[in-house]
Formats: sequence, C-alpha cells, structure tokens
Amino acid sequence: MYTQSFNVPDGDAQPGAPLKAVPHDTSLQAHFDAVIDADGKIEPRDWMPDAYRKTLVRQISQHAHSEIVGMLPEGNWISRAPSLKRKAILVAKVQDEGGHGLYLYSAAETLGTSRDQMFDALHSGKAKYSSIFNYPTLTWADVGVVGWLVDGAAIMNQIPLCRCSFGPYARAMIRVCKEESFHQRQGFESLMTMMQGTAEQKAMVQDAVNRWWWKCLAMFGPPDADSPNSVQGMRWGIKRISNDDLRQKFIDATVPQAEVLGVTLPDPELKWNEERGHHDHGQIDWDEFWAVVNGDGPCNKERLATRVKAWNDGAWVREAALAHARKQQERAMKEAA
Ligand code: BYC
Repeated sequence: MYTQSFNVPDGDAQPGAPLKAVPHDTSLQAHFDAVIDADGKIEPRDWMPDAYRKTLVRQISQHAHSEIVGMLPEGNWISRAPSLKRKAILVAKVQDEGGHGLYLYSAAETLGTSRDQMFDALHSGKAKYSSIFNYPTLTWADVGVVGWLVDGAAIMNQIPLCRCSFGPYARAMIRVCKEESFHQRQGFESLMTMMQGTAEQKAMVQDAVNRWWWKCLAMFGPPDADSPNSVQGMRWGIKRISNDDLRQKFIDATVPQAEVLGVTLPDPELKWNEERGHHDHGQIDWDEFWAVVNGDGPCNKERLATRVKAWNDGAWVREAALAHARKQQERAMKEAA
C-alpha cells in the first residue's frame, strides 16, 4: 500500500486537469526508489520524479503515434485485398492498431499530458514514431510480411513492457500483446498460403522479405552502446530487456520460422554460433536508420501529410461530438435542477 503522503491529494483534482507534481522531497524519492527496487507498480497519482514522468510520456506517446501511423501502410491495401476473407482480417487488424493507439494515448494522459499536446507534437513533426512505418508496402506480400516480421518484432519488444513499472502502460500492453499475437499469426498464415502458390507468388514473398528484414532489425533501436535512454530506462523498470538482446531474441525466433516458410533471410552472415547459443548476423545500416528517424525515409512526408489530413478532415466529427456532449450535460443539469 502507498502511504497518504505518497499520493497527489484528490481534493482539488479537476477532470482533465494535469496532475500536480508534489514538491520534491527525499522521503518521496526514497519511497519511489523502494517501489521500483521491489519491482512494484507506480500509478498515476503516486509521486514520481519529473524525469521518470517525462521519459514515460516520451516513450508511451511515441508508441501511440507508431500504432496510428502504423495503420497507414496496411490500410493502403484494404481496398485491394485479394479475397473477402483477407479483407476482413486486414480491416480487423488495422482497426486493432487504432485501438492500441487509443489505449496508449489514454495511458500517457494519466501522466498529465493532453491528447491535443501529443497530436500537436506528431503533426508538427516534433514527435518520433517507429522508423519502420516510413517504408512503402509495394505488393500484397508486404502485408503478410508486415504481419509476420513487423508485428513479430513489435511483440518481442512489447512482451517485456507488460512488466513495465508504470501501471497503466503495463496493463495496456497486456491487451496489445494478445492482439499483436493474432496479427503476427495472420501474417505468417497469409505468407504460407502464398508460398504454396505459383512461382510468381513465392518470388513476391521473397522480395518482400528482402526489403523488410533489415528494417525490422533496426526497429529495436540503436545498439546498446549508442542508446542514450537505455540505462535509466532499465533502472526504472520501464525497459526490461536491452535493444540488442531483444534484437537477438527476435533473430533467433525468426530463423526457424523462415525455414518453415521456405524463404531466405537476406543476410549471408546469418549463422548459428554454437558457442554463444545464438545466431550471428551482419551489420545493420545505422546511417539509414538515423536518416529515416530524422525525417528522410522514403515515406516520412507522405505519412505525416496523411495523418494531418485525417486530423483536419475529422474536425467536424470532433466538433459535433463536443456539441452533443454539451447538450447532454445541459439537459442533465436542467433535469437535476
Ligand atoms: N524508430 O535510447 P534509445 C508496432 C529513438 S508499434 C524511431 O534506445 P529508448 C506496430 C528513440 O526514441 C512499434 N525512433 O531509446 C504498429 C530515442 O529518441 P528520443 C513501436 C527510434 O526509448 C502497427 C533514440 O532513438 N513500439 O510495432 O530507450 C502495426 C535513441 O534510442 C527507434 C514502441 O514504440 C525506432 N525504431 O528505446 C504493426 C515500443 N528506436 O526519444 C506494428 C515502445 C529508437 O530520445 N518503445 N528510436 O528522441 C520502446 O520500447 C523504446 O522506446 C525503443 C527505443 C526500444 C523503441
């Protein structure tokens, strides 16, 4: 149980108002450290260091942006899915990604940041989102590969986040991971079907794997030695497994799946290292990764423009919803009077 002094007082909290930071106090810090050391959960009304709050807002909002920008490369294929079954699956998957964005924006809001602030940061190009969504989905096989590899990488990164020290993020991730698991399987199953098809279909799958493999390895973030946020993130129990270790786990898990599928992963240096008990792999192009993260990927401008247009086109819906809510509130007040 947290003590009374550990919490932000309830009395003056207004709905929607940012939660107040309690003035710094060594006993509060000591309590926070003790909860972290005991692998406990920090909840929104608990005292937390400003840097912890800031790190969480950064990571959770970037994660939320990745989910909703991640709807675009696949959403692009809904009208061109090859059958009703594939279309229904894809619609459900893209909708799930929108839902993940909503859980995550809600989790970030509990830290005192408004959704409008987060959207402003995304739409003005200030906020980051996953590098992977700045690449195009050129063929139907890309949709399967995004499910198999991109969602596969996402699950590998997100499972440890279910144990994140910040309660709302950890709880959101449990649900997200369940859904991501379905996404990964549907991608694999769709590719399996294509791999049993014509030579042209098989070539299409191999081509998509060739184009996405290295980008998926980069998704896990820079090597540990070049990851400025890792040490503190691990100390706070936000990150549980390092970028390089997660990347290695992903490679080790994916190699046998590629064998079952019958595709070649495009890395001549990829081989099992008996001594390490892991696969060795070739060099990731980090210059390309940073260029994409900094706005210079093949689709960065297009993705942002699509997001901003969707936001502007949806203005009337938000206005109508607010007007409706106001009307209902007025009616309820009249009835109560
Ligand atoms: N792309 O010190 P580091 C999905 C940035 S959704 C862009 O290691 P940290 C899906 C990083 O932000 C997938 N930027 O940072 C959705 C930092 O910059 P700032 C999204 C990247 O936070 C729909 C700088 O590089 N998943 O899969 O300790 C359909 C230095 O990095 C990337 C999440 O967001 C990148 N790939 O670790 C299908 C998971 N990598 O912020 C699929 C939650 C690094 O200091 N996030 N950067 O300016 C995390 O787990 C961690 O934030 C990261 C980075 C592992 C991504």
